[in-house]
Amino acid sequence: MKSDREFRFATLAVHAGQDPDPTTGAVMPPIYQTSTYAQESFGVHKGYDYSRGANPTRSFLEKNVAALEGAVYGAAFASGLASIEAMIKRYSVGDHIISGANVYGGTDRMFRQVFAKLGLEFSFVDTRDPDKISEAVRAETRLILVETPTNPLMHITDIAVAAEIAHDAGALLMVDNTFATPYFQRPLELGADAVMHSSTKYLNGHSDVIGGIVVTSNEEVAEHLHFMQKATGGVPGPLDCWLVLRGTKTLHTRMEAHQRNALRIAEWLEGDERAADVFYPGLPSHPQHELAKKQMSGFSGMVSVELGTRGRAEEFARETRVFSLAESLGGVESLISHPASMTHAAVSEEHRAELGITEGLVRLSIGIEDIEDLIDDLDRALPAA
Ligand code: P1T
Repeated sequence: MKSDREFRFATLAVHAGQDPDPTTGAVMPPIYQTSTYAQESFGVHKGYDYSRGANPTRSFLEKNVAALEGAVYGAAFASGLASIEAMIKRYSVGDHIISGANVYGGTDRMFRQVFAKLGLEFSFVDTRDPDKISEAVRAETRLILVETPTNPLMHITDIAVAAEIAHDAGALLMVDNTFATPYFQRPLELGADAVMHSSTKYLNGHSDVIGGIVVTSNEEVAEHLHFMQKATGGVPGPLDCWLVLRGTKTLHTRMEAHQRNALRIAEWLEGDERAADVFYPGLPSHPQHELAKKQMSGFSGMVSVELGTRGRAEEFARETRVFSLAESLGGVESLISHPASMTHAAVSEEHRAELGITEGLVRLSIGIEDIEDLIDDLDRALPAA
């Protein structure tokens, strides 16, 4: 493809980063399943010397996701957490990082149980309120990291305002865009400095890979991330990169289907007395619906629902036949999970209670199956009020 910047989202999704193979004409990008590359003489090679540093299939994926997010650079890692880890390793003892209070449980665990022990300082802040972000800023603040919408409570942070606060403080803003995907939200256009994904989720879309990626247009951040790939090695294999790349080709069509089904289910749940509370940014009743409409072009496929007690949540999850009880999200198949005992089990009970991640909360990853089958499944499984 000529210059990636000339094309719109769906065209980029299918083509960006993957011209037909120059040696064979193969239209699909080859899986360069190789650890190493022949060199003509000492240090003279075709840009690839060892696959920890770089691999062509990984490069295709990095360029593709960078194009979708409107970024210049991408760096893929072995998981979503490995991609956050790579970014955090820019910082050292005494540096201060502001994290959203509600983030994926594994992100919270890495910050509190790994990096805080190594001397980084963290504040966990309800970033829905920009004043709370400003109040947390210190002279040592280097990074603000937010998920928006959050996992699993669907809190929204105003990305443009958070970017301004970060930049006034001389810090960077990184957005975890896993839930929204670049199809519905492009944080770099709103002022963020870096965007990360658990590519395990919607980017791959088929629940057959663990992966992560960070994209940025900041050259110094990109250099750091590529150095981390080489120096600390948390990189994905070529086959996994290829599978994610195969997924991103259909991101736009899948996201439309996820969203269409999710909106129907959120509306249906909201009208059913068996559901005490429904969390979906696309519902007008969501307290931040206007902000979501302002900075997102759609609301994605994740819906959480409060059922009041652990017993009711357990019964619901046991009785579904289409929805599988499982961790993860963003695949074509529908999943149901219980954040308190699964994705956010590593978050302290006290912090979960503060956030509202209750024993009665269940999270639905709405797949792209037939909507009537999904609603029938939930209707059959929802325990009586
Ligand atoms: O699982 P991994 O690829 O390492 O990604 C971590 C991660 C980061 N950010 C967000 C918003 C996430 O949701 C995740 C992973 N989440 C799940 C496994 C889950 O079921 O919520």
